[in-house]
Amino acid sequence: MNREPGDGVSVTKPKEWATGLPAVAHALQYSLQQTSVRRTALTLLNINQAAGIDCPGCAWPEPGPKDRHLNEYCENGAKHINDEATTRRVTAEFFREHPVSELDRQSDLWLNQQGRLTEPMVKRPGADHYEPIDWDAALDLIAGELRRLDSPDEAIFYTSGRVSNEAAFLLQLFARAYGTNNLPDCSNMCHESSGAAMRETLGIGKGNVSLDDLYQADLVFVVGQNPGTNHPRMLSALERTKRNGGQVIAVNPLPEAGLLRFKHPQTVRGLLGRGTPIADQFLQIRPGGDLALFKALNLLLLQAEDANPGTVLDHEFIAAHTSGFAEFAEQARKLDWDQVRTATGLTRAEIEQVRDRVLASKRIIVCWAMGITQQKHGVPIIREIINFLLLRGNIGRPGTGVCPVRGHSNVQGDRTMGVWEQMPQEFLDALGHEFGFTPPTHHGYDSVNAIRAMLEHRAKVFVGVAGNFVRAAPDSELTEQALRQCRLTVHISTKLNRSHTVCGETALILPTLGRSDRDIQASGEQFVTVEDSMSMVHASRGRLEPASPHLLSEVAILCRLARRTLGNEPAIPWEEFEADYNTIRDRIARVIPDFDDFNARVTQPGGFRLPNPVNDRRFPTATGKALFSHNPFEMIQPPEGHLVLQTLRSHDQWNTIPYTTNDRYRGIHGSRRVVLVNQSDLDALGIPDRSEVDLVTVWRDGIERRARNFRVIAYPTTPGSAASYYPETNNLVPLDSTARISNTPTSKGVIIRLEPSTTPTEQEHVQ
Ligand SMILES: Nc1nc2c(c(=O)[nH]1)N[C@H]1C(S)=C(S)[C@@H](COP(=O)(O)OP(=O)(O)OC[C@H]3O[C@@H](n4cnc5c(=O)[nH]c(N)nc54)[C@H](O)[C@@H]3O)O[C@H]1N2
Ligand SMILES: Nc1nc2c(c(=O)[nH]1)N[C@H]1C(S)=C(S)[C@@H](COP(=O)(O)OP(=O)(O)OC[C@H]3O[C@@H](n4cnc5c(=O)[nH]c(N)nc54)[C@H](O)[C@@H]3O)O[C@H]1N2
Ligand code: SF4
Ligand SMILES: [Mo]
Repeated sequence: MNREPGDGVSVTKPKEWATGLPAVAHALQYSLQQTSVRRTALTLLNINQAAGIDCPGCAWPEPGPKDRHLNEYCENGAKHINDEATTRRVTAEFFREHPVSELDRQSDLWLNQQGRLTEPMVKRPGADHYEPIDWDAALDLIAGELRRLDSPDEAIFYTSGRVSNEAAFLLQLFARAYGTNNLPDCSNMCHESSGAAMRETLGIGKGNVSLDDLYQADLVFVVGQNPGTNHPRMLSALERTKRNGGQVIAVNPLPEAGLLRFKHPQTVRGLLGRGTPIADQFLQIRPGGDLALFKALNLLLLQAEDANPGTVLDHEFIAAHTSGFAEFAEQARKLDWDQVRTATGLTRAEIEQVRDRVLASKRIIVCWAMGITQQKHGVPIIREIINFLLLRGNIGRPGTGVCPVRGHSNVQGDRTMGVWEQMPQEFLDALGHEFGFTPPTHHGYDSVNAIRAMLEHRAKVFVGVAGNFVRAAPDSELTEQALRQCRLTVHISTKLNRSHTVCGETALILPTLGRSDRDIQASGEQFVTVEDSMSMVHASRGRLEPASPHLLSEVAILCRLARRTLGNEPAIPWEEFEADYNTIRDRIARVIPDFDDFNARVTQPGGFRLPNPVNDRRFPTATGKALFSHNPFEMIQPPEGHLVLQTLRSHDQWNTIPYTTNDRYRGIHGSRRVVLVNQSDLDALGIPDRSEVDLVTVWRDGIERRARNFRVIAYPTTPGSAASYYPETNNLVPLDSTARISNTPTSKGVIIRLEPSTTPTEQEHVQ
């Protein structure tokens, strides 16, 4: 269904630099539209300060307490926190005025703009309105449905990475004590490929790089990532790398603003000057060409070693710490340069220039994000990146390593806390031992399999803790059908979103405190903890008066629901957990390795860093060594006349939630229903710039997936590729089109054709 305002797009020249004065002004403007001067000051002055609120934006780490600026946040961080701190409210009155069927026709942007949810609401079977329900009745209703299921595996507990460590730990404890590992999360659609590739080859699914490592690196690759928009403060770190003499190579089909030039908003030089050029070399790659690129680089390194034996590879490291080198090297030599050219669109000279930079660098880091993980061969690409780092011992030394840049502020922490459908047996044993029960051992559903289970009536109750599953998931029409078929859908949320309007027979909205809200329980004021992308665990303390007196914290909701569902079996002190979050952290310390003395250590300024064995060149793989892998050549090959579509983020959205219809850095204003295509492809396809098209997916099941009425914009993306925004194009991503091994939807590799716009049907043309 087309729920978006259609047109009115205007296009200006894409920006060549990111951040600086306009960014600060935009953040303030958005904040003041959402909230008051006082609340803006309270939130902005407290973001990312040592005793303040952890920015609810991305997972980029804060510098150490001594290196912190007073305004240690970015434009987007300010927007995210004020989107939560908004003074607008969604009340019972609002739901009386707006039936669900009407809300369902509104855009994602409109739903979010209505403000903070204020009291629990229920939609009964057959009703078209949400009506108020008190907390006890709401939680009894859920507990009753959960107890009625034939098997605990008929329930699904989804989470998104906004959730604190404490709530995540309790959620997985509750699900497992209830009897299921059905704990899909946003990570399944995000960095799952990174975890899968790193666990296999390095023995641990997390990055090992710290900010200090980045500052010390001679060469940093930024692959498949748009930091100017999605991790803005990464640019301050890269600026520092460059000031220390390091270089940056960006690999991307799009010339993203922040990759080219950066103006630091917290320095006078940044505000007034031309800023720092970021990328020393920009590789404008074809989608999915990254495997061929790193295979080619690895071959060039082997050949450089042949020419000057003993000078290129780190033989000592390879011999002592790795396995599989000989087989890898034999396979690597079989590469065909014509295929590399086709897959990457890069010349051999460009790749040789990269090799020369690599040979001149002692310390190398590779950073990556969704441009890699959401490809069909995302796992092999990351394994090949790891081969690249292993060859010259660029791992386990200062200034080197793997840096998967995470998305949500606590997505890494949620995994550490056990939110994963396939936690290892060791973890399950420790959990069961601590709480006196036997957790289920068979794996649960990930996000894609959860959709299948609901479609096939194998799952009947869906509980979402944060997030917006309906819009985050692929194949929107199937996903919507899956949720509508549920007997009960429950969402613990801060703001209104599509998952509340596309709901089960009975549906509940449970409003909760956000990161910025003060959280007071029986023992007094509470704080929560999070883990960032570089494994720093620290506290976050909300400062604002909650949006309504009816809100409960996520922890309180989960504790009360668990008590009602499980009774006193097994004997878990849910009341104590709710009253005092220190008692949750004490248990985390007993179940999860490296959290000893959690309560004491986490309150130190800046928190503490979880150890990563890779930093000591210990690799907890099956062989105890880092693994060289063989990754057969593969590439995305669209048929003649087709394009590879990537579905990405604009500068002005948080995942499924657009804040405005603008994408300032890319010069697009007034509409999100746009598709960016290279002028040469438009010429070849005979499609005029700015014409209206439908995007049609080509997929083996023959089902027509069509996104209607998109405005074509000629844009300097790599020939053969196209880009459009998520979530408007999620209906184009087939449910079965997932990355091998990680099962992540291939949101960056959808094969489409463009067709002149068809007239929308009555039902589709709303607004
Ligand atoms: N403001 C803001 N910040 C965010 C978010 C947000 O929505 N808004 N979301 C957060 C979350 S959850 C996440 S996971 C991160 C996401 O951070 P990113 O991964 O930066 O997010 P995307 O917008 O999906 O951008 C993917 C980038 O990969 C490039 N790309 C696409 N295909 C390929 C390819 O085949 N090869 C290469 N080399 N590059 C490719 C795209 O051109 C684009 O620059 O951001 C986090 N931060
Ligand atoms: N096509 C396509 N699909 C994608 C992607 C893509 O690039 N392309 N990216 C994928 C990625 S990387 C991710 S991470 C997922 C994101 O998927 P999700 O994490 O599920 O989605 P969000 O948009 O972040 O969820 C926003 C909602 O979270 C709720 N919320 C916000 N803060 C809080 C809080 O503190 N507590 C609670 N309880 N609720 C809160 C609000 O109600 C808000 O409406 O989407 C994935 N889907
Ligand atoms: S870089 Fe990420 S965590 Fe830091 S202030 Fe910006 S949005 Fe927040
Ligand atoms: Mo993400």
